[in-house]
Amino acid sequence: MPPRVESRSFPWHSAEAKAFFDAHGYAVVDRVLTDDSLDQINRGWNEVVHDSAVLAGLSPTSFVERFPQNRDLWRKNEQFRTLLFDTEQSAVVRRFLGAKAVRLFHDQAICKPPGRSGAIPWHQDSAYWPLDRVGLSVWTPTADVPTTGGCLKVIDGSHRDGPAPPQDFLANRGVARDCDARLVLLPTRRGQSVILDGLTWHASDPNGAVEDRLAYLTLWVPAAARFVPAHANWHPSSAHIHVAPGERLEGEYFPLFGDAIGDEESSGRLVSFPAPMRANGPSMFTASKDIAAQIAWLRGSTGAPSPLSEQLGTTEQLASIISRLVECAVIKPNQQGAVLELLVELRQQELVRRVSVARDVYLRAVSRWWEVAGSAIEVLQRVPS
Ligand SMILES: O=C(O)CCC(=O)C(=O)O
Repeated sequence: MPPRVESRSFPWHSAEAKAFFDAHGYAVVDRVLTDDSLDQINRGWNEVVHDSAVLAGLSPTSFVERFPQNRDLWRKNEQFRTLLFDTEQSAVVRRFLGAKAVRLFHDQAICKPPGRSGAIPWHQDSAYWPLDRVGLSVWTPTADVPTTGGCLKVIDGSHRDGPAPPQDFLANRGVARDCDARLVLLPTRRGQSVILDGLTWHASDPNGAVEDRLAYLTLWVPAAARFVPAHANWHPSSAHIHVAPGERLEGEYFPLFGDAIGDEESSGRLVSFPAPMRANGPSMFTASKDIAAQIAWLRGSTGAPSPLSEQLGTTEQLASIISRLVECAVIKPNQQGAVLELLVELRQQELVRRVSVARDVYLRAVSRWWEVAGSAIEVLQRVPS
């Protein structure tokens, strides 16, 4: 049976929108952002991509293919900053979270170029946040997104299913939910946004349409949310959290919107997630550190491995890694050219991570490293010396 397609949308401030959201865990709403704001997202995205592409030494087109996600946009680009502070987004969020005050956790945009984009596996957003309350995401595409264009897919009502471990997209591509009888596709028109409860299972397919699919996301929590590093100590935003575990989230990266808070008015739903399930091979939670450890092992260095960016810094370093890979029979001599390209890509990835703080999941070089060398190195590391 083909999946159900949801075509209902509501004015964001209507009682129907809130009732639908509470019942289903998602709602498609109209006009959170105006046409001008949507154009502003496109302009801001092009500026951010341009700056990041220069840094990585790539053209904007190849940059987006390799690094389709970019985060903390409001911190680095004026278009996104004004979008956050001068539009009704936070009012929308307060309404759907039922909180008088809310905090932005972070923002991000994801571009899916037609024919050259991947799937985003099934997951619950709040499972990745080092916080103690269920949050909410606002997903706004800048153009129409048909069902074939990488639209959001949700499991209707799954915000009531409870918290599951955060899915490791690299290790096992997440749980399969495409056969769930509650699956709903959410094609959207320009001017609509999808509001997602932090516990709602959702995913998206590759873009099979003809235009780029650019979606801007803002991710929010009730203002009473507290920092729980144990939930997600790998999360890139942790680097910007300077409160102690158990304290209320605050800081310049997490602006507060709304009335002065009292816990009773802005408490939200408490939540605790099981730890991620570990599997062999690359993990999206630790990929860069794991590769850094493997390369340090190859080079015979002892002690804590230096960050990947420091181990891939010079041409000499890359050449010596390649000779070690050949010496250890991890790769054949005729693979040296391809492995050099891969190491250069990993180096670019590390550079980009510093500015876009993208999740490893979108970075295909990590999976390629595992295919070409990582799995073989894991086997070698188990051989007693
Ligand atoms: O934009 C998409 O395709 C999905 C994004 C998403 O689910 C996420 O980043 O949590």
